[in-house]
Amino acid sequence: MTKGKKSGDAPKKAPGAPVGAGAEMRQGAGGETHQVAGGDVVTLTTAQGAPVADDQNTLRYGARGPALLEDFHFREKIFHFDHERIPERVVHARGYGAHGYFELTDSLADVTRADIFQRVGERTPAFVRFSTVAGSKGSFDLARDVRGFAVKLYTKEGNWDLVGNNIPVFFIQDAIKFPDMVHAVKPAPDREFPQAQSAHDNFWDFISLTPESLHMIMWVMSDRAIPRSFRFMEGFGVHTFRFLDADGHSTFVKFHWKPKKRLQSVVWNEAVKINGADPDFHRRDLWDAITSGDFPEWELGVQLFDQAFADTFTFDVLDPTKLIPEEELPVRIVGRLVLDRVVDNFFAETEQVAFCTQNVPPGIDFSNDPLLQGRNFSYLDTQLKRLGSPNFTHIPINAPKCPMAHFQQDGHMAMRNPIGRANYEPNSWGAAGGPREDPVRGFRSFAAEETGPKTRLRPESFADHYSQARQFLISQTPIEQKHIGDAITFELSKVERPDIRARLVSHLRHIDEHLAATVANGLGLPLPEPAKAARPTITGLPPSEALSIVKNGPDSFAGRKFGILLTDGADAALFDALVAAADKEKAVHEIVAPKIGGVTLSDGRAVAAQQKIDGGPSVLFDAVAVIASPEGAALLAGDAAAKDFVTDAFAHCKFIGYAEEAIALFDKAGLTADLDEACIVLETESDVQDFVQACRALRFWDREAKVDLDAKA
Ligand code: HDE
Repeated sequence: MTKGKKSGDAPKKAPGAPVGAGAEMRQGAGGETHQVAGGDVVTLTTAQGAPVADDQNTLRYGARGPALLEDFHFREKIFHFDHERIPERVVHARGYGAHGYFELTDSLADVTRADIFQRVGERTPAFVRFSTVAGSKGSFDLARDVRGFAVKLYTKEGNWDLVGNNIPVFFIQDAIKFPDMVHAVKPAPDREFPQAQSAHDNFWDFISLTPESLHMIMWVMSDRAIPRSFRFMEGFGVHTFRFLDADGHSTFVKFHWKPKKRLQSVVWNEAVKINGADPDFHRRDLWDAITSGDFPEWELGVQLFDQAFADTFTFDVLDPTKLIPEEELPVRIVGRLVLDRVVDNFFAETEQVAFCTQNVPPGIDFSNDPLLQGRNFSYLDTQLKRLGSPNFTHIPINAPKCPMAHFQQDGHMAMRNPIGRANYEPNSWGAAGGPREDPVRGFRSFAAEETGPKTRLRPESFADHYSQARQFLISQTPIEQKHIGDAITFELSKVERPDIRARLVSHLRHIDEHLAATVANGLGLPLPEPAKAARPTITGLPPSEALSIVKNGPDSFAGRKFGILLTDGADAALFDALVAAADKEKAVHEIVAPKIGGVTLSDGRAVAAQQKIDGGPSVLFDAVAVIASPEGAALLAGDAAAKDFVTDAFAHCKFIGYAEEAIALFDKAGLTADLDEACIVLETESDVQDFVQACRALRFWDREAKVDLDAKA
C-alpha cells in the first residue's frame, strides 16, 4: 500500500479552510452547523453574529493614530485568544486520541449484567486517548515513559472509562504517594528540567527509597517504555475490578487490550533520534494509519477469578504492583476495539475528553485496591480544574450517548437545562415530575462486608517487592534483558549523586545478581550491599512468555514502514518489485531522495519523494532499502545524512536491502566489512521477496553485540 497522502491530509475539509464551489454543511466540534452557500464563502462574524467588514486593521483615529476602545471586534477577538488555553493535565499532558468502536465477540452475560457485554456482535462507540505521563503537552512522543491507554466506552447504560496504561502494574501501592511520585519524575521545581525524562536525581532518589516501585521499574526500563507505535502496544486496566451479575454475585476481573498487529518497540538510541527527527512520531503514525484505512485494532481480554483464587494466589490481588501471569490465569478474549476515525478538532475532543475511573456502568464495580480507590477521587476533581465547570459532561466528547435524566442544573457553561417546574425529587408532579430511580436497572455496588480498625496501615500481603520484578526479567529474551540493563545504566549515569546510584543497585541485587553486577560495572561502581528487604525474593516463579515483546512480535511486516532511499537512475524494475512486495505485505513505504521533488528512474519515470534525505533519517522506518545508480551512490557517499541513514539502520539492527550499485555508500559509511545476513543484496525479484520476508522479524538482534560496547563488557 503506497502512502497516498502526506500526514496532514484529513479525510474531509478542515474547518476554516477556503470553500470552493458547491453547497455544503459544516459541523463545528460543538455540534453547531454552518451553512455554506453554493459558490460563496461564509461571512466572517463576531461571536455575537455581527458580520465583520475588516479583519485586517484595528479601529484607529487616522491611519497612524491611537486605537479605539470601542473596537468590539478587536476586543472580542483578542479576549478570546487570551483565554484559549486550559490547564494541561498534570500527568498525561501529551496525548493523542481517536474514535472507534468496541464489538463484543463473546458474551459475558454469565458473569456480568453490564449491558456492553450482553449481545455478541453489538458495537459500542469508543474514544481512546494514548499519552505519555511525565512530559508537558508540547513534549516529544518517544520519551522513555509509561503510555496511558484510556478508553471511553459510550455504553447504553452510561459511559465506562477504562483508564489504563500500557504496563500492567504501577509504581506505588497507595494513592497518597502519587503526588510525590509525580513530583519526583517531573522537572525539578527550581530549574524546570529535565523535560519528559526519568534520567535524573529526583526520580531515582524517590524510586530507590520506594522499593515497591521496582517491579514497575523493570517494565519502564524495558523496551515497553519506548513503543514503536500506539498500534503495537498492549493496554491494561491494571487494578482488579469486579463484574456483578443480576443477583449481585461478584467475579474479579483484570482487563487487557491486545494489539492485533502484535508488539513492537524501538531501541533507545533510535528513540532519542526519532524525538529530534519527528517529535510527533506516534501521533503521526496513528493519524496516518487511520486516514489510510489501516484501522488499528485490539482485542479485549479478561482474566476472571473468584475469591478462592484470590486467597491462594501468591500475591494480593489488590496490590497494583503485581500482575497475575497469563499462564496461571488465562486471558479470555471477549471483544475487539477498532479505531476508525480521527478527530475533527484536537482541542474539542482529545484535549477536552475527561476520563474518570469512577465512570462505570451497572455490572462493573471496584475492588479495594488502594490506588483505584484514590483514583476514583482524583479524576473528577481534576476535570473540574481542567475544564472549569461541573458541566464538563455537556461537552460532546464527554456526554453519554444514552438517554440521561437528572436534576443537576446551572453552573458555568450549562448547555442542557431542565425544562418544566420540577427540579427536585421526590415530588408529586406525576409524569411531569421528571426521572425516578430504578431499583432493578440502577447501579448497585457489591455488598462487600468490611471490618477492621480505622487505621493507616499497608497490608503485610503487599510486602514482597522483588519477586515479580525478577519474574519479569527472566521472562525476557537475552536481548531484552540486555536493554533493561542498558537502560538502568543509562538512567543512573545521568544521576549526579553516587549514593543514589548505589542505593538503586542495592535493590537490583534482590532481583538478579547478574543485572546488579552489569549495572554496577556499567557505572563503574563497586557492588553495594543488598538493600534491606521486607521479604526475601521468591526465585522460583516461572518465566511468563506473555511478558516479552520479542516473543509476542508479529509474523508479518503489515502496518510497518519501509524507507526506500532512491537516486536518479535507480533501477526501475527493482524499485517496482520492492513496492509490489511491500504492498502485498500490506506494509507502507516512503521514498527518501536527495531532493524532495523526487528522482528519475532508469526507465525515465519520475517518482516523487516523501522525504528529503536530511529530513527522512532511517530511524523513521522499520526497514530500509537503498536503490541507487552508480553515480547516485557516489553522490550519496559524499553526504553525511545519507551515511547516517545506513549506519543508523545498521546500528539499530534493521534489515537493509540494497542494490549492488549502492555499495559505494556502504563503503564510505565504513560498513562494508560488517555487512551481515540481514543486509540483503537486491538483484532479482526473488531477492526482493526474500528481503521483505526477512523483515518480518523486524530486527536482526544478533548484530547488536557487534555494534554496542556494553554488549562486549
Ligand atoms: Fe492517573 N491521573 N492517577 N493513572 N491517569 C490522570 O486525570 C491519578 C494511575 C491514567 O488520557 C489525571 O484527567 C492518581 C494509574 C491515564 O485523559 C489525574 C493516581 C493508571 C490518564 C490522575 C493515578 C493511570 C491519567 C490527570 C494514583 C493506570 C490520562 C489528568 C492513585 C491504570 C487520561 C486527568 C487521559 C490521568 C490521577 C495512577 C492512568 C490527576 C491520583 C495506576 C491513562 O486525575
